[in-house]
Amino acid sequence: MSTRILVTGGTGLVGSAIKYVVETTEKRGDETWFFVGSKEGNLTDLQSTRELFDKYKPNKVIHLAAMVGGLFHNMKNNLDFLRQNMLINDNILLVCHEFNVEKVVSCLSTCIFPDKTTYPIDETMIHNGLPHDSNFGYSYAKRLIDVLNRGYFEQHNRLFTSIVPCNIYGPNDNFSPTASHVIPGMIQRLYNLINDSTTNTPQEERVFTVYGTGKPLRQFIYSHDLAKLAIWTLREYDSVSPIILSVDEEDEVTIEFVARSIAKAFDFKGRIEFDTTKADGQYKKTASNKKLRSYQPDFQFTKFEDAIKHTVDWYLQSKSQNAIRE
Ligand code: GFB
Repeated sequence: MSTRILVTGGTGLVGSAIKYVVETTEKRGDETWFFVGSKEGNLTDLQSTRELFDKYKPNKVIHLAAMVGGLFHNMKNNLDFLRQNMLINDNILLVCHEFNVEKVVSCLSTCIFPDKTTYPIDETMIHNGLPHDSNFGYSYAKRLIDVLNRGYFEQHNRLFTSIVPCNIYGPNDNFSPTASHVIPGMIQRLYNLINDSTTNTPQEERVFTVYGTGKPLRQFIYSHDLAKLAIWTLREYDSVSPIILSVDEEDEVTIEFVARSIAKAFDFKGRIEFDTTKADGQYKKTASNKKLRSYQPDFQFTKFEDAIKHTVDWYLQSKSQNAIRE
């Protein structure tokens, strides 16, 4: 009997990475995977959510669907991030309970941890203080997943758990100029600068502007690495408590380093400058992956520069085929 696995948000950055991984290195004959995107059902509507589950009748669910965005998109839309994600998350977990789904893995984020905290942050600290002002809406909606998971476990013995990724990047990300996270945002802007045919300025004299000071620190996980760890969580991790899926603390990099890595991947010969009138957001949110390492001590993360080069190459190829989500 095949296990039916439904992935919500299945056509996005992480969903498409999971699809790639389960169809290649992590393929199993006793699993049938369904990847659904927002076009298949409005998850902010309870009836539409029930219809989706009635169609796929999953035994397990990886719940990725969310209203997501980078720092600047969050700063402008905190109420929408709060309400949309609260509706989606409450509907999904209620319907998973109604349809007797045996296991659910939902997706949180390291950006929801308290802003005033000690470092490194670990899974026990999620609710220990106010989140950063810039994304309080998204943060509280995601924290409520952890609260709901506890409620479904205590009241109905449901195994609904959650993963806490650090910043994610990779192919098939959202490259929109207004809503994107930093890596796709920079890739899209640098591509446009290099290919700007409205100016005769030689390439080596063009200036790539990084938003903010470039000093904030971030841990970045390549989507294909996160996909492998999310699949492992679904198959093997049987605790309701969240688990951080992040690269090691020492792999934390500055935004400036990210910009220079992307410029190198494009072989950009121009200058990099910093627009300090733009917000930096959280200075750091260093997360500990000690709990993950206790289960997966030998997991190898893809080298940052290699993954950036792969993502830029994917972007260039997809751009030429007009297949970019912007
Ligand atoms: O990925 P990002 O937008 O969000 O990164 P966060 C923002 C950092 O990158 C800030 C700098 O320090 C920005 O100043 N930055 C530089 C840029 N150039 C750019 C650019 O072109 N685009 C963007 N977006 N940033 C998010 C949370 O925080 O983390 C979300 O707000 C989510 O809720 C995500 O959880 C994982 O890492 O600051």
